[in-house]
Amino acid sequence: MRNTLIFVLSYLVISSASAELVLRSFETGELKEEHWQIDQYKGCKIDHSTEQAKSGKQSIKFTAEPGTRCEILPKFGSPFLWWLFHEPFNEARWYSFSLFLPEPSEFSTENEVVAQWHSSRDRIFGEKGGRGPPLALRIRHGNWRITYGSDSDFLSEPGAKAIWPLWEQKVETGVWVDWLFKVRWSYADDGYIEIWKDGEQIVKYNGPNAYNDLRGVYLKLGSYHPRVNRVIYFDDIRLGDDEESFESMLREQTQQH
Ligand SMILES: [Ca+2]
Ligand SMILES: [Ca+2]
Repeated sequence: MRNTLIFVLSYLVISSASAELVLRSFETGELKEEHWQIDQYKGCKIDHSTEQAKSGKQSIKFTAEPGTRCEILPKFGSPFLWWLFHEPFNEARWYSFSLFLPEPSEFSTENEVVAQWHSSRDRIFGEKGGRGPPLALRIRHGNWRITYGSDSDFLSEPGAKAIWPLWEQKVETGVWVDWLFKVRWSYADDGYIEIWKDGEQIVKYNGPNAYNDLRGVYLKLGSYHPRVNRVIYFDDIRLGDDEESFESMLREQTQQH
């Protein structure tokens, strides 16, 4: 019965989806409730800003104090179906965004997160949290650091799972950095992660990259648990399904949103 329900609802999601699921470039000056969920704790400011812009005249600026949570989650399609599934398993998904760290920026030897695909643990079966995001772009000790994790157990044993490094390189400040991710979420061997930074491929990984959960991951962008006072700008956030391609994800924007 559950499989039939999932099949029918999956069909509804797929049949109603277009290739480009999200394209947000922050030119309208407001974070509309139908487009964004805000995850904001004390010590976090999220503002449109004309100080930096990858496209148009504005970007979104996160100003986060140490230890806070300061993130936005893109919403799209039917709110109910999005809540029910989050990102799908076992099909190609594209994500891109540009981010800018001011010059100078402070760094710490400890880890913080600027983009994460958060998992959806099976709370109704008592599954514990603390596994960590199955894919994350982090900053640590002045380096970009990308990590992943997976677990095929339906009820994960408590403890961190997202511990595997994929790539690491010194951060750039004072410039926009373009990130592009292609992911097939799977806790089995048929998963993959491909990542391009400024158009150059930096990661090509084949293997498990997800947890065995009823619902998939969801993207969170901004600043999660910075260790110093963090200022970071994002622009041109884009999500696409398996009809997108490397070229289509990088094409110039023709509209301002
Ligand atoms: Ca913009
Ligand atoms: Ca689970």
